[in-house]
Amino acid sequence: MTFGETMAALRAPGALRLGGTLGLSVAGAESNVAIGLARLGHRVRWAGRVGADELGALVLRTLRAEGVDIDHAGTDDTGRPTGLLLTELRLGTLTRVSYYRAGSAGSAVTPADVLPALAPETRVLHLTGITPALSPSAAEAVLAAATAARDAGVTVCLDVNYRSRLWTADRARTALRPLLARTDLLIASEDELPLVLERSGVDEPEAVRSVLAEGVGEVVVKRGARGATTFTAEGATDRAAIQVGAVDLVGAGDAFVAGYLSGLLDGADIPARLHRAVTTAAFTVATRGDWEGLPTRDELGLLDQPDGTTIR
Ligand code: KDG
Repeated sequence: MTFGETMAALRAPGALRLGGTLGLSVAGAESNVAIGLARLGHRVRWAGRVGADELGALVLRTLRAEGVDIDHAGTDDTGRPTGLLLTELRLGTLTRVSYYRAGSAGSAVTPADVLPALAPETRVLHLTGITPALSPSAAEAVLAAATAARDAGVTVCLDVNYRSRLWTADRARTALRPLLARTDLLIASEDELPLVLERSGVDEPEAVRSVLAEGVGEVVVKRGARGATTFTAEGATDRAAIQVGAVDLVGAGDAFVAGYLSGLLDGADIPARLHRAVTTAAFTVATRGDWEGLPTRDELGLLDQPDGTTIR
């Protein structure tokens, strides 16, 4: 189960200020993960709020079409709109994002919206550090859900997912620190890891030691094109990334998380979780869009085919 804000996404193939044609889709880190898991055949629920508007209908329709359970997704009845984000592929794979989400329906999510979505059969709760940046009630929802899940024996996964356009590193640290005691699996890129520590200026080995000492069982550090490492009390497991022609990097982190959690839900060991994670990330890197290129389970082997293969 996961929750967060899913927005309408307008994507420009070049500089936004030049105008031209935009493509309309949806975007949200948590729903990207949910779609990734659904495509791999897992049962997954997304909770959150959308506006009572056409873009909210687009979000819900997309998630439903992707096989994500939206029984606990709500429509805002106080006039707040569905949030919007615009992306411009500005320079090669360098993407610039503009948010129009202040005061959005998704940012008004409360504990009462999400707690009922934690079902007795829920095995994993996936949270990101984006949601607590959205509003005080969204931050409360994250803390309440993490607490309830921990108490119920549900595995809590937290992807730091720092968004500097939403808050400062200091505000992020203040909100994320209390989550650590409720987190079983922490996922962070190399530069995000210090954000969950009491103080900055700590090197990676010390940061990982301190997070494990705070009770997090598994720490996954993402290293982009260099792969990822999982740390547990037993030691470290490295995994190289799968090299593909990079087309669009947005969503690669969420795809990685979907692959990792898919491995975890399948009962796979850490090397196999990492293998699935770098595979799903490679699919997203090699295709346009945050989630559109995510693989179904029977497509996972496609990356083993030589470039230029035609399947017929
Ligand atoms: O991880 C990809 C996300 O950045 C995107 O889908 C939108 O959730 C999003 C955000 O807040 O940036």
